[in-house]
Amino acid sequence: MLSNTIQSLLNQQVESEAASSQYYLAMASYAETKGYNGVAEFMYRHSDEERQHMLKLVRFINERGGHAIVPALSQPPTAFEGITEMFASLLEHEISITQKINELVAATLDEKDYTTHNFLQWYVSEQIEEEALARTIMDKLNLIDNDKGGLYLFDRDVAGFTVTSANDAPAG
Ligand code: OFO
Repeated sequence: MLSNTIQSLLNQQVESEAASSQYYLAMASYAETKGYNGVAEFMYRHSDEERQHMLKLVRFINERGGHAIVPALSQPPTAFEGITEMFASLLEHEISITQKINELVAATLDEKDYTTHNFLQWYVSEQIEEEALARTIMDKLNLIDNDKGGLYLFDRDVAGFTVTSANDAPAG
């Protein structure tokens, strides 16, 4: 059985994952309207993954005798300064999510909830990989430095970037 504290923190994480999904969906839509179809593809997929992260939490809360709450969400931004700025926001966002996961993990230790602690290890690894991917992408964008030809090739390639490819690929 989940304690009230852990249940409420897990529900806050449900909201964060749902908000991440909305945020990346807004990025996908922005990129698509600007003609960056590869970036849009990447962001649509990322948005779907965040929804899966949310669902995993929802199922866990309910399986453990709690009640997962489906949250109301605020509207994400509709425009970004450019593709590089958008990915910089993604990295910043992932860093803030990692922080939230770490706080949640710390709370499970305080509450001696080792089942939830164990469950959250998946999120800990996932955050390492997502941050690595976002940093790899930022390294590439910084190299390109808004060069149009470079951005064209980046858009072509980024659709294929996944968490696994970031782990394999050298930075830059
Ligand atoms: Fe759910 O991993 Fe990103 O935010």
